[in-house]
Amino acid sequence: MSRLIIVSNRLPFSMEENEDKSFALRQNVGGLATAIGPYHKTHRDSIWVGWSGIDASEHTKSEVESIKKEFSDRRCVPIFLDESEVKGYYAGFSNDTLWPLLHDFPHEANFNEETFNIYADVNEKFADMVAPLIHKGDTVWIQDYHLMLLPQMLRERFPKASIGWFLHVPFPSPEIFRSLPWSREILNGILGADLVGFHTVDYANSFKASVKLLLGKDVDEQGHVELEDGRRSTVDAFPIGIDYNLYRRTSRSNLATEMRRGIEAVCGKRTGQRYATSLTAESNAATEASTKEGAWWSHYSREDLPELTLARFAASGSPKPKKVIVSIDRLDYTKGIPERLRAFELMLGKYPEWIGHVTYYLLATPSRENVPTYKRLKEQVDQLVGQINGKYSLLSWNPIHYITRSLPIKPVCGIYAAGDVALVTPLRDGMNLVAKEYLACHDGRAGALVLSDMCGAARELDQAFIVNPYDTSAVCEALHDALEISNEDSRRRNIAMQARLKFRTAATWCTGFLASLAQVASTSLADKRL
Ligand code: GDG
Repeated sequence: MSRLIIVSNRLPFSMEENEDKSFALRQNVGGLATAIGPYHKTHRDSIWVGWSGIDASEHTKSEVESIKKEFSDRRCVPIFLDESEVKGYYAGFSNDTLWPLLHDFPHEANFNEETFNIYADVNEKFADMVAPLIHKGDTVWIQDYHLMLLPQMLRERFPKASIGWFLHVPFPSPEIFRSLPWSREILNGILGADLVGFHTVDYANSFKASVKLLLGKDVDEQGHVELEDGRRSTVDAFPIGIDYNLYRRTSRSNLATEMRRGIEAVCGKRTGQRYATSLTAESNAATEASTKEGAWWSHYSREDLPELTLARFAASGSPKPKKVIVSIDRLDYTKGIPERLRAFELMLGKYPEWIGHVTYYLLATPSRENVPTYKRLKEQVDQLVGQINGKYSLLSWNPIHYITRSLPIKPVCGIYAAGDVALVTPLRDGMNLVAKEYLACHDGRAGALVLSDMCGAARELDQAFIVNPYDTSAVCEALHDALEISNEDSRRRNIAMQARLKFRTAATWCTGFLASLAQVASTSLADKRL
């Protein structure tokens, strides 16, 4: 029986040590795990190879054996990396060099020969681990930027194997990519695959242009690159989808519904709730102050005025309904969280009738916490949220609910479902699944999506409020439009996007890529046998 061997940096689960030194497997969040996890779970002919998240040198032999067993029960093969490998390969070359460069942040990219060498060594370690698993007729599907040298390393050992590689993040223009001192090694590494996949035609074109510029190889109309060893590699676009029904269904589960109702109550959307009462009390106090003899403001110093103005808007002063804005991201500088917060702040200043009426639920899941840039970003977001809440909060209303933990999928879907507006404004993003998941959780319902033009999803979701995430006033205006749109118009805008998402799912993405791989690999082999 031929099998599928998925290879990625992380497995869909990580082994984490509890305080009592016992271990527990936790499901990883993030785009890749969300997209391929369900395929792996339901296809018994697949094996998944990746980093365990554990340093084996810190554990006894029997502990390592029991960890391996836990993974193997889930058809996962763990790779163990030591501290220096994690530092050089993962935190270093992958996340401090490739990640910023591929996302058009060349000024954030550190070029360091030592980390590149460790990256190459770890790719070789993956090759050593994968090689014994490959049997005749198997397919190897390598994922993402952590493993760009691996396709060629495996190709040298298995000239006829069927190997695919997919990049989950953008591929930059050749002018940016060429600044990487090892750009040619990386391109040659990738071209070891029979099929090279990207989320969009634009990224595929950037890759082809880099192959032409840096390797001097032509790529024909069909995306074929002829290689020195007589093989052919094919470059194409495969936009990733989501498990639409899973998100639709989960958003209607009891727990997600409870969560949505809780958020609506806290935000004052549901009457008769404790919070709504206290908000009214606060508003009444402001109104009372305002109806004293003479103009209400004449009794207060200039410094008091902004506070009272805010409180008055929270009372009957504003005709606005209560609304909820949501966003869900890994805490990553490419996701544009500070820029988005500034746009939200601008909106409250420019349209104060929304003060006390709109609440922003910002879920920022911890990510790469040991990388200094990410630590600085966390501090920056903490500070901005504090600043905005400090500036605009009423006694019983905060503009921003800020959550910095990872949540299970049901509460996540509850948050999506509660959002009248989703604010998805990455500065650069390969695809962005959050935008798609939000629409699935609003199947048949209103829900306005404000979406960055700088992500792959914008190429498909053209009925969203598309914005340049760097343009604070444009995001502010789009957010305002999204808050103002009628339910009917919102539903109408979503219909075509939802129909597409239902049809192009994570499962069809997996099968589509694998079918193309089977086809191009057989052609490449046939050519070689001639
Ligand atoms: C990479 C590319 C591309 C987030 N927090 C929680 C949670 N999530 C889930 C979301 C979504 C996923 O993580 C994030 O996916 P994105 O696509 O938005 O972003 P990346 O993680 O950067 O993914 C990206 C993707 O790969 C796939 O190719 O789209 O461009 O950068 O599914 O729901 N899930 C749970 N709890 C959380 O706290 N359960």
